[in-house]
Amino acid sequence: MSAFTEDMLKSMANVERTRASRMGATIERFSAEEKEELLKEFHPDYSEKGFKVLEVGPNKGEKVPVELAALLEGKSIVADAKIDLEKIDYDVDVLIIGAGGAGAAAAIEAKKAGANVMIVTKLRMGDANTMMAEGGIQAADKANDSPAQHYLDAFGGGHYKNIPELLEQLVVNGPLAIDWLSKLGVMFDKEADGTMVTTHGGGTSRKRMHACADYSGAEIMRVVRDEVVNLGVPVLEFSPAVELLKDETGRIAGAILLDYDSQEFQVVKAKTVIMATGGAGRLHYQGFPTSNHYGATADGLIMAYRAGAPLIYADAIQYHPTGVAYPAQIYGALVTEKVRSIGAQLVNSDGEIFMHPLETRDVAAASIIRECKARGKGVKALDGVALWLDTPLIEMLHGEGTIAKRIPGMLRMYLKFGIDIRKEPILIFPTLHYQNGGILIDSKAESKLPGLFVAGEAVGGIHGTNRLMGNSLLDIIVFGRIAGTEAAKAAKEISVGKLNMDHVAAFEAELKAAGIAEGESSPKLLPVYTHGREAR
Ligand code: MEZ
Repeated sequence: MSAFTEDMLKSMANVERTRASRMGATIERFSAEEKEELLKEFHPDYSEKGFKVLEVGPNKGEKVPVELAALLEGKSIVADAKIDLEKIDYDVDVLIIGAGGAGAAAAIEAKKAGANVMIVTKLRMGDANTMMAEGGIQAADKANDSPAQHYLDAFGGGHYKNIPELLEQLVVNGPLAIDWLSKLGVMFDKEADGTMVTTHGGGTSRKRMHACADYSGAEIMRVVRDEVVNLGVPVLEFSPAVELLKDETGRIAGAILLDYDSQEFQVVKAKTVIMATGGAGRLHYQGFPTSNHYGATADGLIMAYRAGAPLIYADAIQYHPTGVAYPAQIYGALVTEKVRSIGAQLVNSDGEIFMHPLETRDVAAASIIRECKARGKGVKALDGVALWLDTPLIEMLHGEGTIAKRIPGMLRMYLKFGIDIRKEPILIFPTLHYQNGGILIDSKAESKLPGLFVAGEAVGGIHGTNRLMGNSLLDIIVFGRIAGTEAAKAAKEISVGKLNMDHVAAFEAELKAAGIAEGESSPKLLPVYTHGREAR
């Protein structure tokens, strides 16, 4: 019995009927004007309803997703708590908040630079979006490529809004990052002669995507986590940071943690702090499902904003074009862009191609939404509509066994639910994947707040307003390493004064003065899926 409904099977017959004629077809890319129009009409970032203008804080007057605004202008978890800041629970040189790829890379470099480092995380080491990254990591290390070419691709994809110094750091350090990861033990896909296998991603002019099958992030996390353990860096798990601390000079000087076990607050004094808390997919902007890890609730943005750090492009959200739309058990999960980069085509309910499979992500997502919502060419799937991703084409193009070899994770994920992607196309729709914006940093990864460094998805500006595939696994390594090195260096020059949380009270007073009613408790820490029902 098929896992698909009868209506789906009827539409699937159209996909099968047109498959041979689509093979090898030349597909035009959208013009610049067409892209602009598509984005304005169909990309969720242009929905007025989805955003709110901030009334307080460093980005007052700018719009951000309503769900994020509620937290940025929410009530601090520690607002009513009595915390003795003289009672120091941990005293370190460098405090790293977050235990994904960026936090781990930062810890490795800070430790090697001689700092006394500690990682704290709200879940466990490696519970992060890094672990969920599939398709690969970009780096211009092939003879026909260069960091300059990589820069141009990312700059165009980012709508020319990337901060030039940050993008330069990213692309120049790309080949070094691959080398660093390889030497630590990451098993990148290689040809028989040892050269790296590289593929295209959306918006790339060269094949520079290095991958470990379709579990690239998990493989990278495996290796950097091992190195953190080997170096003896302490990791405090189930202990989320909930607020930053300053000293009387105004420098960032530590953080308050919430110990999940005891529900007590703990005080960490630190000469420098690295924020590596990741993304925000679990805030489910505009009701979208997400490909993100359970802990992606924008905590770093909230803590940094309340302490006075400006954000940049916080209104630029990435919806990955191909999230699972069916079956329900994996709704919203990522179908890696690699599936398209090795030959699968996006096809509508009539079996027609409607776009080049490797447009940049914002354009691809908008085009899929248009096909479904405005042109009526979607397929009914669960409570929504979806389009086909024609995966059997991959083996017709590259031969039997390609799917098992290049995207084994995808194959296994769907087989569990009775769908063989070698033989049947799959149903997809955009899923909330990435925050393009975040905390503003300089090329040394330091925010506008002295003593606060940032790395990974919590950073804004590297990718402009639309990141290209594979530049996120790269940025966590490049900026994680820079943050670790620079935070350790800065820590050598600093002695921390008396700790305070005055900024929390000051922010509260600003909210009151702006007439903002006592809001949601923030940071959120974990998403709630009980829909009003308490867990028993
Ligand atoms: O960089 C990403 O977001 C990525 C590699 C995702 C994917 O499609 O695999």
